[in-house]
Amino acid sequence: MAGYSRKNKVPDANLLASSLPQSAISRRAAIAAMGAAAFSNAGSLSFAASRQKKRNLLFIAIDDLNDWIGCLNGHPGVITPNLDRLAKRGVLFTSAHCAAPVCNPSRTALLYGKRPSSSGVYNNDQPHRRSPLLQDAVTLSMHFRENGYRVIGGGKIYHERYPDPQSWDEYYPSKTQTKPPDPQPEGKPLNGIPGTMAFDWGPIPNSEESMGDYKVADWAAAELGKVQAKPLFLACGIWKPHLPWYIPQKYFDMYPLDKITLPLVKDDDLDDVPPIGKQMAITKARDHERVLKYKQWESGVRSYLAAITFADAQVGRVLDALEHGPNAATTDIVLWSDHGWHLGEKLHWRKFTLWERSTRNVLMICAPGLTKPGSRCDRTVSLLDIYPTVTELSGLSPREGLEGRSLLPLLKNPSARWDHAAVTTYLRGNHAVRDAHSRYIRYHDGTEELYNRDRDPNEWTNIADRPEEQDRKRKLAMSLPKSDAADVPRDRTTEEGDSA
Ligand SMILES: [Ca+2]
Repeated sequence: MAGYSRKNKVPDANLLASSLPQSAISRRAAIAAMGAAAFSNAGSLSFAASRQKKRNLLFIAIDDLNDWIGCLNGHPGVITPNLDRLAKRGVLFTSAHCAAPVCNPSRTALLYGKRPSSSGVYNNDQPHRRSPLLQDAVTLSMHFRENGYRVIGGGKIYHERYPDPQSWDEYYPSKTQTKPPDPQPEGKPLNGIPGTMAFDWGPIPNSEESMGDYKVADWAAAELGKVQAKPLFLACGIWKPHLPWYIPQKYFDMYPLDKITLPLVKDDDLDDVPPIGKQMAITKARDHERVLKYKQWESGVRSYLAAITFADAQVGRVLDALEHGPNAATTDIVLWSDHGWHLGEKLHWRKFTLWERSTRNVLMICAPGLTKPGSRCDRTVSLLDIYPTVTELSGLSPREGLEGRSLLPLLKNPSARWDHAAVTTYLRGNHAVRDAHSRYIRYHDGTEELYNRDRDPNEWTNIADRPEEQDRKRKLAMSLPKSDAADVPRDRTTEEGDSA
């Protein structure tokens, strides 16, 4: 085993709070108390009645955020007070998995409610409207519009190359440019890795206000502060912690380099992984090898943490605006990230694999009057489930042909029976099936991996060949897609190690 540091990382959780003026703290505390009082009446007649009317939906996406947030306990010392407080207000799903460990197919699956193996959208270079299944399909926001909503968005909701203007009434900054630019530092690469492109990180002297995500959060905050004539579907897409991690200095100051904990990595971890899995882990970019060569592991982890806390702060600004505005009592919130992220685990960086580190993501849903504050749901769910869930949650007409399942039973009772597995697909014909206890991977050539997650949470020991595990494997294999749709035509060649 290498690279595991037992240094205690001491989080300075007071850093964020202490930067706020005292009046802001007490105001927030007062609002939190009011909110808690209101939520404690969940199920009362007044709340039940308030859910009869059409409610607004605040739909927040975060790019490339794995489970390194405080309430998911994915990494020691990470500072995410705003995500943690949102989780405390509703249901936190602790085993939510993406339909694909890549931006475009993950978001496409979520926003159309269709699996990659049905749509043929498997990678970042496949325009979703070129899929025969999706070309005329009604996306999630279009479905809300058909049900009388004003549907607006800002920042990254669809993959940036394919923003789908028809899905929105209005978009910030525009229907074709979904991101205000970020400041670019002098002297790139900051991490000193030659030819590293966007795989770069370091503090920048620019203000928080100069960041694209700050502007997107400002836009969302302004909309949430207005009285709305129609029910509102507002999508707010935060780009960080997507690469590059050029983040204002103050977020780096929260994570002293000598207190960084590295992820657990086993040097010979790939020895029992089939060739296709190895290829996914060790790409031509050879990230992990280069990170080690240039002594950037701690620095990379620190930069990802800084980017997460920056993203968390922007989410906090949106939540504050909602809480202080006229829509607080009538708005449900769904927050998700599009997939996980490796920082050295399985000798890999980025996403693009079928292991837990790539497939587990953030999902929380807050629906006052329905969800009980402080709930955690450990059932295995998929981001595919979001479309049918919010459709039912918001009382819309049902949409036929969705391939996920409504999570309403789990929102009402997080311990409700749930025997479903989550399937993640990476490139055509490669799938992972995750249930409560196991992960089963089958690649397109029939090679396999199986992990007992109860005994082996790091997925280090592939037990697919063990005779006593064949029943478990067969049961998991029943959740595999029955067919793999042909690839949607590409609009370019994806570069190896594409960071998108
Ligand atoms: Ca292994």
